[in-house]
Amino acid sequence: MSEEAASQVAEEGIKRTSNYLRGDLLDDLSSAAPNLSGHSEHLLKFHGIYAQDNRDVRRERSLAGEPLEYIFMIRVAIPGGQLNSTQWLSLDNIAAELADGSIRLTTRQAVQFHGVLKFDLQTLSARLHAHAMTSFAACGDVVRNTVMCSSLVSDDAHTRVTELANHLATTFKPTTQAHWEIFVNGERAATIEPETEHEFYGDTYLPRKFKIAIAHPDENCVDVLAQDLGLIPSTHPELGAGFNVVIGGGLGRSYAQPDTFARLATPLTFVTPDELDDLIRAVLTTYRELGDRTNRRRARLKYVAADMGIDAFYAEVEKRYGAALRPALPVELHDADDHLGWRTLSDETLEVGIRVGAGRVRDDVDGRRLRTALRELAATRELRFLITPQQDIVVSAIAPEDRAFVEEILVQHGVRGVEELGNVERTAMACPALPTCGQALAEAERRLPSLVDDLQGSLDQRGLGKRRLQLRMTGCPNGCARPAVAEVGVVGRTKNSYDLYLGGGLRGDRLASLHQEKLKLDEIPGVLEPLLERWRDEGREAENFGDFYVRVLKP
Ligand code: SRM
Ligand code: SF4
Repeated sequence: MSEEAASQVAEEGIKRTSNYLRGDLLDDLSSAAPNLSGHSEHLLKFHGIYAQDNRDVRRERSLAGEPLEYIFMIRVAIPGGQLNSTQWLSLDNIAAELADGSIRLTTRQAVQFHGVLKFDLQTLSARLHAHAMTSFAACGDVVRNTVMCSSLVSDDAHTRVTELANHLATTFKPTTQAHWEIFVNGERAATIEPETEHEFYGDTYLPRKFKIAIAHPDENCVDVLAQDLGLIPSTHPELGAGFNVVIGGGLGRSYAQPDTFARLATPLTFVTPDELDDLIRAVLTTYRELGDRTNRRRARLKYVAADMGIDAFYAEVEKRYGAALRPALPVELHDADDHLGWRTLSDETLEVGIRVGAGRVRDDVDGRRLRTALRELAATRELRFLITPQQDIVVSAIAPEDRAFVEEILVQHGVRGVEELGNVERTAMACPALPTCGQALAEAERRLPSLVDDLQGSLDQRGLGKRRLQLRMTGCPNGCARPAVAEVGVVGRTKNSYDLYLGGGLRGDRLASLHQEKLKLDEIPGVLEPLLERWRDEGREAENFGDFYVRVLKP
């Protein structure tokens, strides 16, 4: 067995012997060391926490013979990205007092805190708990934070699905009390009943992470085909309202392992709302039993579906569901909405979508003080804060008479309105990459603004400034900002080079193709410019760049 395979089997052993995600975490957390043991680091992920080190100082520290600067990232699972004013204020306080001063909104509508010290992990967790939030199961081999289109959450016109993300979060969260004992109360209750877990988890949980998203029927901001399981609200001609279910999507790849690949989800079935939980249980059980537990890089559901074929997979799910699955309805996807700018909801309240920029809510960007602006709004009004799957924020539940007040706060703090944004910036995304991500091969978030400016410049110079160009950038092929389905995907290859993927698009229904390998960042505009000119000269009316690339340019 290879060393990697052995360590992966070891991870299964760590889960099995952890007594439902406890292991030695409590002891390790109370030790004087600034870091944790390897076993605890693995278990920590189930609690939503990643052990990291500041990679900006890694080299100089190691040359000086000093220990690494150990820091932790905590991911707070926020189903559907929905928060109230009190919760937003508590996140803001945590950012200021226990993390690096920023609130990082993620591509899955969660919140991350970076730069947390080991000795503050329990305090931070208890603060989350006090405001009905948790990092538990935000990471690890479980059902992750459920993503849901922000319009489904905020607009009463969609009552049928408004609460679905919360419902799924509650239904599929592990039942172990480990997180509350270790991170919130700090001690285990004196009399403990033997613990059980959901049957679909058992004591080794899933082979790997499992991601669910709920799409809006009219637009695909959640990238529903990138999910392990995607739900598209649909109406069946005989059964009425329900969900078209797609399965087996996933975007991560590994350079080291050529048999890994990005895959778009395949339609599985149509279910009514009453049937949904049982169907998801059947898919989870199929995954639990058939997923690869010897190779974590090939352990996702997409490989089960791809390796056995969708028909065989269908039969396996049917067996566990206990009844015949009906065929899915035809899936038709529409361009993603960026949810930016003002809109009026069906109950006459208002909301405004604000561009954040790689999800980093902080105060020091070119004199703009977004964090303070959002804090002031949360401190003075009962609002709803909705994180979008594009790492932006929608401030919702604004009374019509408060519009001027909200606008004034935003202007005072230099927060730009949607009309001030360039079209590349509007949809651009990047993952955190350096200095926190241990897997980053190259920069992403920190280089996004300059790449956005360069590409906007290229468009402007060619009279294409009003056209939309969707840019997504990541520091490695794990694909956390979903570059694999973008019109322009820039994916870290080495410290100073990137692979350029082209031809995805706003519908999220097509994988981008590798256009050119190992480009320096400043070479990318030059490679794109002749293609943009051909788009301008030969493109059909209103044809997106991604569609044009596939129709005309793709080799
Ligand atoms: Fe991700 C791992 C950040 C969405 C695929 N991802 C990581 C880690 C935890 C690095 C690690 O394992 O040490 C990153 C933390 C870096 C840091 O310093 O914060 C990380 N992923 C992110 C976030 C924060 C990116 C962002 O800019 O917002 C997103 C958090 C989502 C959340 O709130 O739950 C994030 N990651 C995604 C997505 C997009 C999505 O789900 O819509 C993907 C591609 C879809 C998919 O799952 O295939 C994604 N992340 C990965 C992978 C590859 C997994 C695979 O099986 O192929 C890894 C590596 C791994 O799990 O070992 C990874
Ligand atoms: Fe890290 Fe790679 Fe994900 Fe970026 S894409 S956050 S570099 S794992």
